[in-house]
Amino acid sequence: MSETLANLLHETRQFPPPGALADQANVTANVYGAASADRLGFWERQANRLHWHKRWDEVLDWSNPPFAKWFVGGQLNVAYNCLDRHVEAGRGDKIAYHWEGEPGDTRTITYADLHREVCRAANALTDLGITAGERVAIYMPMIPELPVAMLACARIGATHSVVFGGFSADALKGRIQDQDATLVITADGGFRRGAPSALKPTVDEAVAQCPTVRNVLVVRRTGQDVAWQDGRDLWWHDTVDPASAEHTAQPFDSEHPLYILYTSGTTAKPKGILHTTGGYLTQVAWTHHAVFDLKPDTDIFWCTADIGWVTGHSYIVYGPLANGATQVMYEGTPDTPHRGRFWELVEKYRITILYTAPTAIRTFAKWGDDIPAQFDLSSLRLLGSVGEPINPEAWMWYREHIGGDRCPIVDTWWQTETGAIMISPLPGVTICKPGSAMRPLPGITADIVDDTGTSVPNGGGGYLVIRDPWPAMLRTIWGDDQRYVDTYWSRFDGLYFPGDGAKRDADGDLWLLGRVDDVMLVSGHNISTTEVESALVSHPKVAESAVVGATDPTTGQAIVAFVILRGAAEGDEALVQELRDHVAKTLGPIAKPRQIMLVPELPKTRSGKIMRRLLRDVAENRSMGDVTTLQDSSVMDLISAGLKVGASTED
Ligand code: 6R9
Repeated sequence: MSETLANLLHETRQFPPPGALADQANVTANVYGAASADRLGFWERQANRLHWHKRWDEVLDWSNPPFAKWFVGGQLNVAYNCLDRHVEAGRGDKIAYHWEGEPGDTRTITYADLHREVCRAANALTDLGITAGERVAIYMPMIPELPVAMLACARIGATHSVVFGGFSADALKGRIQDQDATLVITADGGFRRGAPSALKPTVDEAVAQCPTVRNVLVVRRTGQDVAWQDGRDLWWHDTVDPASAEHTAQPFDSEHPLYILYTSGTTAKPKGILHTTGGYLTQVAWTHHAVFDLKPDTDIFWCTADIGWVTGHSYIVYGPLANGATQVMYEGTPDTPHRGRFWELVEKYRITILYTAPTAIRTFAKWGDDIPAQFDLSSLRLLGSVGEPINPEAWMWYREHIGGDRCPIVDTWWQTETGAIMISPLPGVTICKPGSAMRPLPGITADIVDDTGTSVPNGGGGYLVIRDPWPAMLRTIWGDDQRYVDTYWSRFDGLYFPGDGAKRDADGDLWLLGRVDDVMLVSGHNISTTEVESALVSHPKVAESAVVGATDPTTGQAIVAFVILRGAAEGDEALVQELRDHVAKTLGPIAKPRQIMLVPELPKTRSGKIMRRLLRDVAENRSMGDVTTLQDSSVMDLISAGLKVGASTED
């Protein structure tokens, strides 16, 4: 990645923060200087935003890198910080979650309600013999009992591991076995795309091969029939509801394991990313406060992620609750019962801050501008993006059609491994550029280096690295310290390597370019898939695109693009030519795709990231590899069936 095209990303549009927001922003510009002058002092101040039963003796122990310890000797309870302290301060009646089920049923849950439920669940888990340090697997739909289960574990020091409810029995089994979980918390099912979708049968199949599991605790959500194993299976309403709502939170060590979350990884064995207590809560709470400018008394925050992903852990559960926020939590998908569902929710709850993913934004753009235009979105004041690079034109669409041209957009770069946001604008400070995550947050030392680990100057591209440990960093891969060292700390001596490529523009602002594994080598030039995709999306007829490098006898690799058109746009050979020329004009002739295929859908992981590996198979006419992590495996049939236009376009 040391070489990139000189003329890429010449973005000139700039958006300063709205004056009123800047005037009252939670965080001002001087925080950057203060944090770089004294990084540990900065994080110590952010840790002070939490309640500690016992103060730490040392901020950071980095004597045995890359194994970090933060707030050494400190003790705290995560659930106490998320619940009790708000209730004790008289804010028990404040709404924690406006929960909306997919069929339209709703629940309003205050901090006092949530506190009671978590205390009951904590007592119930203790009665089931769950002790601090034991692992609890959670496989649930997006219902309030999911955060309750997580917080109950945190409250008693059990380590939870949420497995996304769309994963197969095999995937669930592998994750339960990897961590020797003793309890699984699940539901009969959840609602997805207008119909109940069962979860319990998947758990039954998985647990049959997991001898460590003593009990399965089941929430009744859909009311569908479930198989039952007496002695092992327990209904939530028989077990948690009758339990006492009195529970005193015990303090745990700052480095006590809080949760394990498996990163999907496309082929290799999933990695159990371990997060601990004090540093994690410090950084998720502070970033939620700073990046979203959260005002707990007036904001209504909605993060649309599933809690099965890290975004939901950090910005639906731990960060917002630690800050006493009022949130919206939604069970279903954006197109059920209609394609305006998200905007209906924004209007209904007067949502002020919306945090979603580029994949969703591009889908909304594809569905058409007229859909959000039918709803009152005037309550929104801040928008966020996470999960993939956001193409400048998708950013502009988000700003205009959702943000009414007035809301700042925070493009937040981070990973399951980083635990919390690392690179992002600060909404009251940063002059944003569409498509750029801009700068590392205060207290974070990100850099871009070349092959040899040397920092590149402005205008250069290379590998993103993090130089110094940060509070919410993963502590290891569960059960595999060596894999932790090899995966993240071995590419460059002493630096954390997240696996992403990036570019630093002439002003020193950062542009994330996706996984380095996706970078293409065309006639000796490194070209990032992200840049070509953004060039395609900048054409008015294109909603979404995915670009891969396919083996080519002359150029080494050749660029093959898959394109979804917007709304009613029609595609033919002439349009394919036009798009190829458009890329050549935008990025230079070297980036001109060899082929463009117009397709109805793109293959995505269950968290919405494009799976380029499968598209590479299509582009190289191979039979398809493993499709089990695909969100919807019929997509590949659609793509194969749709490969008529542009499949053999050559210059
Ligand atoms: C939070 C989350 C992490 C990977 C990461 C990167 C990509 C996430 C991004 C982004 C560009 C952003 N990514 N946010 N790329 N700009 N704002 O998504 O965690 O599921 O572990 O994925 O996602 O490639 O390395 P996770």
